[in-house]
Formats: sequence, structure tokens, C-alpha cells
Amino acid sequence: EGKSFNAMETFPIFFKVSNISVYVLPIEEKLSKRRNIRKKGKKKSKLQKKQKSTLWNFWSKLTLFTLLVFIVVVIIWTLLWIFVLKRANEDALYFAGLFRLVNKEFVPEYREKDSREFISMTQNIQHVINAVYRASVFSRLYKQSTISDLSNNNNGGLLVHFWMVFIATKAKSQFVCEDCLSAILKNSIQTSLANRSSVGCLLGLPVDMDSVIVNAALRSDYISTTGTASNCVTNIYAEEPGQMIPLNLHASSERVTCHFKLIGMLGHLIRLTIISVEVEADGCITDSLTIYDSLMPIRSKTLYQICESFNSSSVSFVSTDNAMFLTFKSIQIKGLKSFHGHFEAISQKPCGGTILTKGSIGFEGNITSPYSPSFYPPKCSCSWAFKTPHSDLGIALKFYNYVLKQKGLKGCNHGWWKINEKMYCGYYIDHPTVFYAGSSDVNIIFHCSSKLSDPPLTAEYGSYNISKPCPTGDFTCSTGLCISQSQHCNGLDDCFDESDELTCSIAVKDCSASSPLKQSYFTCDGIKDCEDGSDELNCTNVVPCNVITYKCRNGLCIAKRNAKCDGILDCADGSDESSCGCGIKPGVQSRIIGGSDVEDGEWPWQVSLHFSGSAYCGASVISKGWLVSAAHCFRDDRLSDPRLWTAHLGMRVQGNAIFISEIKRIIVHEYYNTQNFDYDIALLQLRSLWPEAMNSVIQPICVPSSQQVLRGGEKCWVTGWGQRQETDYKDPTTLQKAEIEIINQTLCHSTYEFITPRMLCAGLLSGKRDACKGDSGGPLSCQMKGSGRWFLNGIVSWGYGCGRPNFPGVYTKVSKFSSWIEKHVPTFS
Ligand code: 4AZ
Repeated sequence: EGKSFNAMETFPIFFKVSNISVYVLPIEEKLSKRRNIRKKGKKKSKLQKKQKSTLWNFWSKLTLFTLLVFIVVVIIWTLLWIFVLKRANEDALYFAGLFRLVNKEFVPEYREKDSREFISMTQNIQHVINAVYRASVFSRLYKQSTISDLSNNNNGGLLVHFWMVFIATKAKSQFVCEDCLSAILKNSIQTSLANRSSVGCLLGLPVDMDSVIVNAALRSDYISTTGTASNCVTNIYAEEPGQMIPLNLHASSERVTCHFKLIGMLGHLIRLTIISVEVEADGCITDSLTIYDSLMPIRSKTLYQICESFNSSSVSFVSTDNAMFLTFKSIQIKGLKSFHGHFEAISQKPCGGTILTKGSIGFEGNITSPYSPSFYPPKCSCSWAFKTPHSDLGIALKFYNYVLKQKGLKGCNHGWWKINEKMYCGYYIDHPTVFYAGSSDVNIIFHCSSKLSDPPLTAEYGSYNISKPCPTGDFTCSTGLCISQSQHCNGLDDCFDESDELTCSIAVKDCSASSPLKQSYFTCDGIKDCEDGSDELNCTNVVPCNVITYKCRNGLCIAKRNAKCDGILDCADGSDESSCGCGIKPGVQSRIIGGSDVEDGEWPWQVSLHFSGSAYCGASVISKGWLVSAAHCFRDDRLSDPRLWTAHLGMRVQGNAIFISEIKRIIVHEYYNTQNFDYDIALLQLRSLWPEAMNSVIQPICVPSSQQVLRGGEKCWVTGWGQRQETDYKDPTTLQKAEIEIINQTLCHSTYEFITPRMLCAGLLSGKRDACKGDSGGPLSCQMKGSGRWFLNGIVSWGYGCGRPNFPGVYTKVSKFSSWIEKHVPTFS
């Protein structure tokens, strides 16, 4: 019999045979006993089973319950991920696009968004766009397209303006680039090589491939132009040429974003004139008026952006087609925001012509950019054929604020010129120049080549004697420009390569009555070159005024960047310097080496730049969100990483900054020379802007214009947290100031041989007061006598030791960089 033993039943290994008794039972009894034993066993296993099953029930219930809880948690988590977390991690990306459908007639019903014609046409186009992107690599991210407008245009066919929305996680969104989306659309257009045309078939639609544009756009623009309820979009049609249609907008209590679609007749262009704009001047961060050369806010079709108020003179812009789009945004409500203007449809005009000059020497007429005095559009071209009556007479072109330089490898950003087969680029500058074309037959082709609309150009033309281009005593610079002796050493970079200024002892202008300056191009150019203003008296010429000009006395328009807040009193009443937003120390009435502690708020533009958490260089605030410092502070890979820097503003004692910002961007001057510290300047863009309430302790310093001349002996202040002695390596905690003198350039040159025109010396010859290590990048602040405003005339750059007699500090001459700063800092243009 199979038996299982428990511990009690186990046989001991040794036992006595005598203890075993044998008891014989009859078979029946035996069997019944056996049955009993079996029954007993059965009874026992039932109990066990019962116990077992209770246990099983408990465990199985527990497992089941845990499983259920687990499933519920998984479901909740999945739903949460799908509906909340995934969404939170996803971004909607908006793109604005444009293409031209050829062979499609525009019908007036397309102007009505609920017309049958518009709906059926847009459904067809939408279907095609959907098909293109759903078959692309972005198929899973593509959400929808919306056709915003179907319009006629001067190239024929239909212009389709559309929006596209993509939904992508933050990680994936970087792959949805505008160039990729544009390439997908273009690649889907089947063109035939045989007919050499840019027109092809986009799933049945005839599309001009060259017209395709796809640009990333702002969500706010998408919402405000395609949303329904609170839309502020107005379509205005100019039905006849010359009809002025007023445009006015006021906003006082709410945030506004309003759009205007200006549409002209076929074959015409739109001329928009802005009379006044009232916005918060913060570099278009919150408030702006943007003009587009399309019917949608497509970035690459921007004609111009106005970021600050003006009302002194009107300014006008011309489109390249029969439509224009305006967006007026005002987010910060601080008083009244408005703009006033008007628009009209104008006919297209060819530009250029054939001009036969007179036999006499001198200027005799003008050529202008297209649609002058309006800003000219980014796409235009003019050609002039000049002829003089004698082969010894050449053609001279005198520009008021523009210069032609031979084209290098780079493209031209402000006009591309071909003059008798030679290429030139045009540059806006702040004084007149004369270009001499040494031939009696001169063919000129001018192409507009800027990103935005550019200010109008006027050039006086006339004949000159090819063998003797310059007035007596003059010399010719390498660029082919004629520079008079008086222009040599006048403090201006007349030759644009500094050659005329390099060997000068001191920058002064000879304004005596007999000076050739008086007869030269400097007279009546709107810039007061002579201290007594005599070069600008009795002028009859009037330079056209526009948004970049500033009307002054005598009916002359003075280039705004030269007139306003440049430290030169251009207008007799000082009005040009009275409303600048820089260079004033609010709240202040009024050891570097040999320095003293400053007072609170005394140098509100002073910034301490911290690298990896420690004070490293100085900088100056020049506008909301922008600082100027020295290029050498960012000289290697690690130092040029903006993420490792912080700017400490409104600070007197280290560690007590009222405002700290990370750095978004560092722009080191492209010509910065690590060997001789030439072009030692850098711009820093802050990641965050200080609140308005801090304006009493954080203020920008004015940037001098290229015209401002600093004379030897003038007193300025250098400030910083740098070393107090050349060998004392412990930096002070309190900002130090020291009054120093501008050193005459000849002396500076004789001390330091390799001084360039972008450097100036300042200090005391005794060496008692000077900048030192740690002050680099900080300001040399000079107060202008007339206006009392402070100007950033220098940036602490280098020097032989610190405070050594006869070795003054060397500073970057900021006036040389006013246009460079303007180019990079939006609020300066
Ligand atoms: C420097 O190393 C430095 N004495 C700055 C200024 C001067 C010398 C050195 C001028 O940052």
C-alpha cells in the first residue's frame, strides 16, 4: 500500500521485534476497517481541500484585484498620456504659404469667402495640399490647411494664399522646417524639361514653381486672421487710380492686433503712405506696424517694419504687385496707440532712360530710385544710358547718403549696380559721395537687392573732366572716389578704408571761408560740418524727408541717425537732442586705478558680465535688451558660448544686482583681430527685458554717430569692477569710477605704434587713473556739453599694464561702429 509518513509515523531505525504483536482479523472486518481507514483519510483530505480552497480564494482574489488595479492604472495612464501629457508636450506649428495657379481666371466671387465659387475652388486646392503633405515624411504631423485668399495679380492667373498647421512634439518640431515644407511642395510639381517653364502640374493644378513660398508664421497671426469672433481684418479695395483711401486706427484700452488687406486694380501697384504711428518703442517686441508685399503675414514678403512712433514727416512704400497687407500690433497698453495713413493704386512705371549730358562741367539733373520719394521695393530694376558730348568728359554721380563700392564675393544688400560691365554694391552712409565713371558712354543697371524696402535714392548727375576729376589740391582714393584735402583728416572715414585718416595728427575740419570744404560736397548736405554751421547756411536744396530723416531748420532734412541723439546739436533749438531715450541719469542730480566708489544709480548703463558665475567683464546698456562690450571678452569657444554668461544690471555692489538676465546672443565684430585688438567690440542680446519699474536704475547710454569728434583733453569717465592695481588681483566689490582725459591721437600713436582708427587713448599721463583687468568691455562715458546727455565714446579694450605713466588705456572708438550697431540692433535702425 502506498503510504505517506508524517514525522510521528516514521520508523525509528532500530526497534525491538518483541514489541510487535500480530492480530488477525476476519476478512470482512478487515475490509470494513480498511474502508474506515480510507474514509478517515478522505475526511482529512476534504478538510485540507476546504482549507486549501479558502486559501486559493483569498490569493486568487488578491491577484485578480491587483491585476484589475494594474489594468485600470495602465488605462488611466495611457489616457492621461494621450490627452494631457502628450498634448502638453506637443506644439502646433503654423506656416503661411503662397503659390500662383496659372491658366485660372480670377472671378469677383472669390472675394466672398462664402460664395459657391470660392468654396469649390478652395476645397479643390485644399484637397491637393492635403494630398501632398499626407504623402510626405510629415504625414503624421500634418493637421490641416486653410485657404486664406484667392486673388488676381499682375503676373496673371490666381494667387493662392494658404495656412498650414502641423502638430509635433517638441523634439520633432525642429524637423518641420519651412525649407523642407517648401521643397515638398515644389518637388510635387511635375514640370517638363522640354518646355523649360517653371509651370508644372501639382496633382492636376497648374502651379508656377517659382512662385512657391512657405514660411513659418506666428500662432497669433494665424488666430487673428483665420479665427472668427474677435477678428480685426479689413479688406479695402482701391477701385480707381489716384483715389486716396484713408487708413486710421486707434487703440486705447485693449491689446490690438488688426490687419488690413489693401487690394488694387489689375496692372497697378499699391502705394501706402504712413503719416503717423504711435507705438511703444521697444524694437517691435510688443508693438509694431508691419507692411507685407502679399495678402498674408508672410515673413519673407515683409516690406518694412515700423517699431517706434513718428509723426514729423510721412513715409511711403510701394508694393511689387497689386496687393499689400498691414499688421498693427499693440500688446502693451500704455496710453493711446494709433496709426494714420492712406493708400492708393498707382500704375507701374519703368525706371531708367537715355540721358545726353550738356558739354559743360557740373551737375545738371537727377536720377532716382523707382517710385521716389517712396521707399523702393525689394524687387526692381532700372537702367540708364548716359552719353556726354565729348570723349574727354565722363559722368559723375553724386549721392546724398549712399556710396558705391566694388562688389566683392558677397552679395549686395542695398542695391546692386553694373556700371560699364563693372559690378558695385551700394551702401547707405551718412554723408554725400561722388562716383566718377571715366567714360563718355556710361551704361548703368541698378537692381534693388535688399530684403526690405529701402529708402529712396537720388543721385545728381553731370559731366566732369576725365583727365582732372578732382578740384585742385585734391587726391583720389583707392575706391575711385575723389576726396579733397579737406576731407583728409576731417574725422570721417571718407575713403571707407580709413586711409584718409590714418596718418592724421588730429581730427579737425577746416571751415575757414577759403577752405575747399566750403565749395565741396559738404555744403548743404543737411549735416552741420563746421562748428558755426556756416556750411549749411543759405541752402536752397531740400533733401526729401522720410521716416529715416528728421526735419530741421532751413527746410533741410537731416538724416535722423545723424541728427537725433547723436550728441551734435543739429537744430539751433536743440530739439533734435531733446527727446532721446538715452544718456540720462535718472535720480542722480548731479578704483579702477585711482578711482572712487560710485553712488547708487550714478552709472545706470553699467553692466557686470559674469562668466560661469564670476564677474569677468563690463558692458553697457545701449537699448532695451542690448548691451555693448569688448570682443576680446569672448575670445575663445567657451567664452563665446552665450549660455555661460549672465548680465547683472542696476548694480553698484557685486552680488546686489537689481536685474539679472541670461544672454541670448553674442555678436562679436566680424573683423575683430585677436593680434592687435582692432575692432574690439561685441553686442549682446539679453534673454529677458528688465521691467519698466527699474528704469530709474537701468538706462541706456547714447551711442555716438560717426560724425561725433572727440578732441584731446576732453574729460570722460571710466567705470568698472576691475583691479585697483596692476598687481592687486583682488577685485573691488563696489563699482569704481575715475575721471580721465581723451589723449590726442598723435600722442597715442607715438606711444602705441599699432593704434588703428578704431582705437582711442584715454587716461592721465601721470598714470594715476586708468582702467585695468576686469574693466574690459565696460564704458568710457562722456557727457556732451550742449544736451548734457552721456555718450558711450569708448569701450575698455587694452593697454600696457595699468596706471603706468605715459601709457594710457586704449579704448574701442564707438563712433566708428554706429552703423555696425545699427545693422544688428533693431531699435537703432
Ligand atoms: C585688461 O587686461 C586691461 N590700462 C584693461 C585695460 C587696461 C589694461 C588691461 C588699460 O582687461
